[in-house]
This record gives sequence, structure tokens and C-alpha cells, in this order.
Amino acid sequence: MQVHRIELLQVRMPLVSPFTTSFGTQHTRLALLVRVEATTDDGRGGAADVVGWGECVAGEHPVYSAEYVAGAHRVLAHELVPLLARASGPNGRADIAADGVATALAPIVGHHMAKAAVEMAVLDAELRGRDQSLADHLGATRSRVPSGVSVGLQDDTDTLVEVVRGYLDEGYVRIKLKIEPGRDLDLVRAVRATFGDDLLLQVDANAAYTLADADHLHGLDDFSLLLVEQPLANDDLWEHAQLARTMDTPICLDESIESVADATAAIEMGATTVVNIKPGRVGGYLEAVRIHDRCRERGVDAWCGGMLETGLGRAANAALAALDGFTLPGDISASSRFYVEDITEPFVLEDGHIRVPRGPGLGVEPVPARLDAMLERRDDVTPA
Ligand code: OSB
Ligand code: MG
Repeated sequence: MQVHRIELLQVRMPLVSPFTTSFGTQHTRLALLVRVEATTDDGRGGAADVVGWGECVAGEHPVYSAEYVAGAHRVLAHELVPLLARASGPNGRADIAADGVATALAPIVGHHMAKAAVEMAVLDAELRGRDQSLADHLGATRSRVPSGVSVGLQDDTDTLVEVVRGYLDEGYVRIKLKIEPGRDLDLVRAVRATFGDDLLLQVDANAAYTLADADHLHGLDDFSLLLVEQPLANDDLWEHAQLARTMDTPICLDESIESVADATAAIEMGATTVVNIKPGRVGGYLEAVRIHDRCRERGVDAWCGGMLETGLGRAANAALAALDGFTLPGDISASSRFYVEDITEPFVLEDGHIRVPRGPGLGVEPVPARLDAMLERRDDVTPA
């Protein structure tokens, strides 16, 4: 396709309630979006003028990963978009396909979340041009996906139990509790005691422990959890393997997995027995499918993680999670879990599930008035 214009949009979205993890508390989501205008094949021998949207899942501060919004904005505007524009075809026209984006951007090391946003926007545009849904393109086999919810740390255990009760009343099929040193076993014990052993329950430490906490972490084995997510530091693959050897609770890596190569290494060394696949973290939806395929090949459970996505990323995550190797409920909740107002039509919970969009591309787009209301900046970064 020929890309005519690329814009970066920053949108600040208030959260319905503060979200607290072992990294700290956030009150708003600063979302970074990529918008491309392009002319692409319509799949019937003609051309179509299309708009594609991508979402960069980096956080406002580099606490979950090294990437963060201001850095991603900078690397997109000054490094990635110019490289994309240089991936030109005949006549020097920018000529790019979604499956060529990763190669075009490969000279830049890392920055997977920024790269993923570019690929997502190009892919959305390409699919809209030929009237195909992302779900169909990725190989989705389901029309809806089970919806899990990630529950932040609360002021006290009683409050946590009530917050969990609220989500269960809404119909969420799986609960994930954020934990950190000093706020872990008691929370899990209280939630189990209140809601029983049938509740699908897992915990996420966001890298807050070290191997010196192994004996304490063994305490989680009493609660028949689905998994414990990223107990140790991002780089501690070997330490995760040591911990996994001595725990009954399956270890699931999140932060540590930035590519299919990482996933393969972690699986092979026994550092992870379940994989949280987040498209942004691994450089895009196409790499996410490769990790999905690898997990399926090795008989490893996988699920789709979340990064407080707007409706754009939420739509794409639902499409991805509809592939049959996603064997556990993902963090794909309703828009209302985080936002009073989403920038797209909101995703709603239907019997504990989220419907997979089947319209062209992402199948959703920003509602201009909502986007404008929360827009902080908009930059045209089209190379001259
Ligand atoms: O560790 O899964 C995580 C949100 C931001 C950064 C990291 C994580 C999370 C979540 C929320 O747990 C998942 C969601 O978007 O529902
Ligand atoms: Mg996590």
C-alpha cells in the first residue's frame, strides 16, 4: 500500500477507579495511537483509500517495560515512521505491506510496543481495503472470547473481596489478583474462602519478588490457582525455571516474553508453563500468532494479556484471543472495567464473554467526538 499520511495521537482517558499494581497507582490511561491514511489493493484488482488505526500499549512511565509513551512517540516520529517511508517500492513511492513492517523496522533495536503500533495500523488499513476482518486474517475460530478481569491492589482485604464480588456479579469468568510482597497470601486466602474452589483464580506479581522469596511463594500452592504470573524480574528466566521446579502452581511469564525466541527459550528451560501473549510487548499481532503457534506445538497453555487498551486494542485482542491455541480466559474485559467512556463504541460483557468484531480490519473505529474530548496532542509525522 501507499501511505500518504501518518499521525500520532495522544489521548488521556480517566479510569473508573485507580488501578494499583506492584508498580504503583494510575488514575488515567495515556494512550498513544497511530493513524495512517493509505491507498491499498481492494483485492479485486482495484484500489481503495483507507484509514488504519494502531495502538501503542506503552505506559506513561517505564515501569512495566523500558518503553513509555513519550519515548515511543519520539522513536515513532523520528526513527520508525521515516524507516517505514523508506521501505519504498517502484517509483520511490512508499509501498509497504503489513507482513513487511517488522522487516522494514528491524534496523531499530527493541521498541516492540512502538513497532507493534505501526504494524497494527498498516494491517488495519490493508484489511479494510480488502474487506477482511482481523479475526479472519489471523485465523480466529471463535465468535466470542471468555472474559477475565485483572483486579488491582485495594486498600484492604474486605474491599478487595467486595470488588471481586462486583466483577463476578457482572459475569466475569476468571479473576486475576495483583499481588506484591506483604499483600499476597492473605488476599488469595480471603478470595478463595469467600467464593469457593470453583472460581477460576490467578495472581500477577509484576516482577515484585526475588528467588529469596521462594519459600513464601510456595504458600500459593495451597490455593489451586490457575497460575502465578511473572513472580520474578523480567530478566530472571533462569530463576523462574528454578522456582517452577519446586512449585505446584504453574508459572506464567508476562514481562519476560518479548518475542517468539524468548517464548521458546522460556518454555524449553522450564521457566514458563503458561504464556501470557501480549501483542504490543512482542512487536505485534503477527509475532503474537507465531508465539501462539509455538505454544500449541509444545502443548503449552496460552492466554491473551491486556494493557488497558482502548477499544481499538481491545478489538484486536479479542480477534487474536479467538484463535484456538488461546486455552485460558484472557484479560479482555469490557470497556467499562477501565473507562467511563471508550474512544470506540464500548465492548460489553455478554454472558461473561466479549464478542469478536467481524467488520473489516479491527471492526471498530474511534468515535470522533469521544476522541476529540480526550485528545491531548495530535502530530502529523508524515515524512516530507
Ligand atoms: O501485568 O498484565 C499486566 C496492565 C498494565 C500493565 C501490565 C499488566 C496490566 C494488567 C491489566 O494486568 C490487564 C488489562 O488490560 O485488563
Ligand atoms: Mg502481568
